[in-house]
Amino acid sequence: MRNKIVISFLMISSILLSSCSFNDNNIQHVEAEIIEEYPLINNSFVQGLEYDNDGTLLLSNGKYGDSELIRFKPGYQEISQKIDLDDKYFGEGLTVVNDKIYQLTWKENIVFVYDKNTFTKLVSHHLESEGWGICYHKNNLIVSDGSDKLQFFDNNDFDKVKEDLPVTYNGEKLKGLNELECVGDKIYANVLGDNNIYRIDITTGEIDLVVNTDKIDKSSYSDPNDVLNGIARVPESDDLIVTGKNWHSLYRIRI
Ligand SMILES: [Ca+2]
Repeated sequence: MRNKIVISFLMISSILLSSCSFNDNNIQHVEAEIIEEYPLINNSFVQGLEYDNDGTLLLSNGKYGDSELIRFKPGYQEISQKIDLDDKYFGEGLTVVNDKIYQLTWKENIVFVYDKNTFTKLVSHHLESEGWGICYHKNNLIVSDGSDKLQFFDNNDFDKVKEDLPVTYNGEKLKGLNELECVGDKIYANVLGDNNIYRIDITTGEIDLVVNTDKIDKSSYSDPNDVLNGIARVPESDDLIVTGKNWHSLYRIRI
């Protein structure tokens, strides 16, 4: 009996170790489990993704001439709300703060603020850098610009509130930070052209978790632009919804 218990323990240990491991610097590596797959709205060049608290998804689409902000329910192809951006703007990351939606533009140095319920444009803010990803944490809007740095702005006046935070992986700069999702005191981030999702400690800027997305079949996403981009935390859950540019599906993953 004792041998059986030992063997069972070893088997369970090896299963756990195979799906979760640590490297020398205590960075945890995990493989995402796919819990559910939903169709993505056709022709979505996803630059920003976030759940609203009513269970609908808000999505910012990029490309000059096609940029928009849309709302839809996961699992459905119907867009329930939409606003087109002028052709001169390339939509980027978005986030919700109370009754407002913030949407970045790529190289146009403008952050649009909308009424969440009507999609009416309320105001815009100037952003010195390029805009890639944005999320909200404790009165701060946190913005990525494709570098290794995160910028922190006050959500009311959009003034910078502190020094930029360098993001590091094993002590090295992690460049290409793209779509963001704030969850507690961590930020999940896409990195341009990378199939991992990185979790950033919001205080230190260090990566403490790397999520491998190999279980998502990406064989039909063959265009070099069709990369992983879009992370939204599922409300009242630790699961994430992830997708990519021009992908046909959204994937609910569990870490
Ligand atoms: Ca997001």
